[in-house]
Amino acid sequence: MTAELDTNAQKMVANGKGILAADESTATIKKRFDAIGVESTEANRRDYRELLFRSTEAMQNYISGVILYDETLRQKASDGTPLVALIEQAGALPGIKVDAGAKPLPFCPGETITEGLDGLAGRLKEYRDLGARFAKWRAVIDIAAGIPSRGAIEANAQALARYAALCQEAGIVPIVEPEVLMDGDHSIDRCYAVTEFVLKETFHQLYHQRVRLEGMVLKPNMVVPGKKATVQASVEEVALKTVRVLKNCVPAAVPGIAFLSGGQSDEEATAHLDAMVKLGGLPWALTYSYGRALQAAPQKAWSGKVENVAAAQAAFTHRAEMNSLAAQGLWSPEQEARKAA
Ligand code: 5MM
Repeated sequence: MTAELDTNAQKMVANGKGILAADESTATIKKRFDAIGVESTEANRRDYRELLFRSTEAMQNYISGVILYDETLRQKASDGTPLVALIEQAGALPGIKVDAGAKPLPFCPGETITEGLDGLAGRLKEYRDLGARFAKWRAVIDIAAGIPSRGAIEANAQALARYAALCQEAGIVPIVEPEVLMDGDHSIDRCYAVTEFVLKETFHQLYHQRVRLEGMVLKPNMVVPGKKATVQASVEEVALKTVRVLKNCVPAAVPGIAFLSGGQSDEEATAHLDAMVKLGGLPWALTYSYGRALQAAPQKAWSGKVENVAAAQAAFTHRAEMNSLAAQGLWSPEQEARKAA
């Protein structure tokens, strides 16, 4: 079991490959579909995700695993093939979001605790039987006046660690995702300080819950200023500060770090990853586990129309290829323009 966990964790961060986060809950996918004028029915959600998983070039070459939502893990493609089988046929690992979302934390205004531990051992067993080989749990830490509090960070880190231990016990690789949000007007240095505290606490709790670091993947935010900050940061500054905080907090036993995009533009998320990998000398693999930064372009191209499926698949393949290049430190803005053309 331990060997399988380690092998699957390494596969998830294999050179030039990254993870597609397609685990939008029903409420979140509705928001995404609203933006492109598509009704969020079960059939439309299936058609859209089937389109992604049938993007053979992208799936075989650039995607190591796909994070699914419970509904998708159980769905069948239009020809009756389970969606999970499409992912496996492409050589990628199916994964599952197992948290039950971030809920208000009592007596901590503006802060949340991610729920979903009750009954998780049983759900993980079923998910493994359905084909899931890794899972994801996202803790959300917001930065604003007076927050985050130490209590909220500790509670979320402990839940992440308990989830990770339950996953490993069930033979499932945990993606540990403590996300410091980029909403707000805070500086890049405030993001650095909060991210550092959150990561230190997360690894402290992972240690206490006896989580095997070789059999997990970390999914952190990058160190960036708040979206509304008056002073924004260069690509180089983001890369240097993100790598610095990670080197200070993430043990070398962790096989890989797969970033979330967090609301960055598609190209920013790619450029930041590329700049970090180009720095070199890193003890872990760096790659992507993007939701929006991989899906915004295909969603727009698709817009719910069957005649747009090929264009949507081309848009997804292009973004996946650009991020694959970035994960190898081989991306450039010129290449982005040339390939897009
Ligand atoms: C795909 O989006 C996930 C959100 O799910 P909820 O519906 O539960 O909010 C999210 O956790 C995602 O996996 C990560 O935030 C990475 O996605 P981005 O868009 O930040 O790259």
